[in-house]
Amino acid sequence: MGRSEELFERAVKVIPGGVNSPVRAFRSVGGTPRFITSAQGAYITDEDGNTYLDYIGSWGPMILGHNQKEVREKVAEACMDGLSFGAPTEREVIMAELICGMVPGMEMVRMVNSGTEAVMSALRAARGYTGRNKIVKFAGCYHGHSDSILIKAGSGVMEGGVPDSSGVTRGCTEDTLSAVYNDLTSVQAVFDQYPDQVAAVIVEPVAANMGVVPPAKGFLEGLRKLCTKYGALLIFDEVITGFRLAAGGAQEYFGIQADLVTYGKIIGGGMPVGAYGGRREIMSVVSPLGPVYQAGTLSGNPIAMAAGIAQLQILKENPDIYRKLNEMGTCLFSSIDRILKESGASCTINYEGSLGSIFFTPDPVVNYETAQKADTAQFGRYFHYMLDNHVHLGPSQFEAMFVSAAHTKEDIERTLELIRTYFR
Ligand code: HOZ
Repeated sequence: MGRSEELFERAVKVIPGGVNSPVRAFRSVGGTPRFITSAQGAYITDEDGNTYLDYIGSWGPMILGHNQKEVREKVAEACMDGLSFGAPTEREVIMAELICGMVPGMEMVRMVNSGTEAVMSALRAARGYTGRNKIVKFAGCYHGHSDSILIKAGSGVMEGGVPDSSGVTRGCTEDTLSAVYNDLTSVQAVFDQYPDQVAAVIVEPVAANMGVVPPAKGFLEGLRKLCTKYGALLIFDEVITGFRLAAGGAQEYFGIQADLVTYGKIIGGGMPVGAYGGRREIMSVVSPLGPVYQAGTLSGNPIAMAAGIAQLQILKENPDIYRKLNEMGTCLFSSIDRILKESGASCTINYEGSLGSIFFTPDPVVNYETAQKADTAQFGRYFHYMLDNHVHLGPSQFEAMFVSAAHTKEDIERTLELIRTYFR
């Protein structure tokens, strides 16, 4: 028995499912999760000494690659000064200035500890600001695990085929309305029914938790128009796309201005961080400035800020990173597309920038319903073939592949060679 197996056996006795986040348990692909000891650049190493080319990248934040030198050094430096103060620090100001300087329309930002917290708080701010109750979300989009948003959620919720979570009361979700991704008529229908009751429409500008599903042409523009027309706020959940598609995230990449934006791990360079922000007028409802309460002792934690600042500064000062990331992504995913077509595989691939997913269905995947047609058993076989060949993918059909700036042309070529062989 290997070390990963041994550790998993111990873990399942003391941690639900043996993991601290469900997708990691390998339930939808079978087998034993690899327990990781270290990571460097595009590679991670497990407890048994196996090294894998990694396309998870801690689910996004390792945009510069694992264990990036400057980020690590800034963290070590910050640790020497103390781990948490529960009082303001200069690093929080620098971080907020950086984010406001890089993101279009971002005038004020509040740091929190995760994407879940960011979304929960942004929804509260949207309700406080508009004086309205209803929230529109899209089936298959995942916005963290706070109660009101666990309706038709993506990611691990989708894996088990269970759209909603037990333990969430009807009262918590009665103001959450679900629409169809890439379908503006479904959003119009909600506004027709509740023209002056919708506080916000929240969307992943590129959906990446039902596999990657890019927005159809005109979809985000249409959402912007509908929100403006009906006085609802448009919230971009940029937990995955923020600082990845472009320095200014999906807003810059697609040229669409949201009212509020939420971030998670991506701004922490690997540390537990989240944030939400937007126009000053809206953010002024947040306590202690306004009546919308939201707080946290570890919010703006100095170590997390040190990591986040280091990573964001590198991204800001090196715009070329985005050209490289998007080129690498396009090279990998368009080549996979060609391989799939040439081999006649019953698969389709979706991608945007450095994010992509192979779906085991021949039909186009444009929303939750079409994503669910994918054959998860076939994905599981493909996943294990890649893992056996030392390529570490997200262990679910409904997650994204993340390319980092540390992936090289040789890494991409090796990945393509494996995929070519698999589909031959
Ligand atoms: N829900 C995350 C992916 N969309 C997975 C988080 C994790 O396991 O770290």
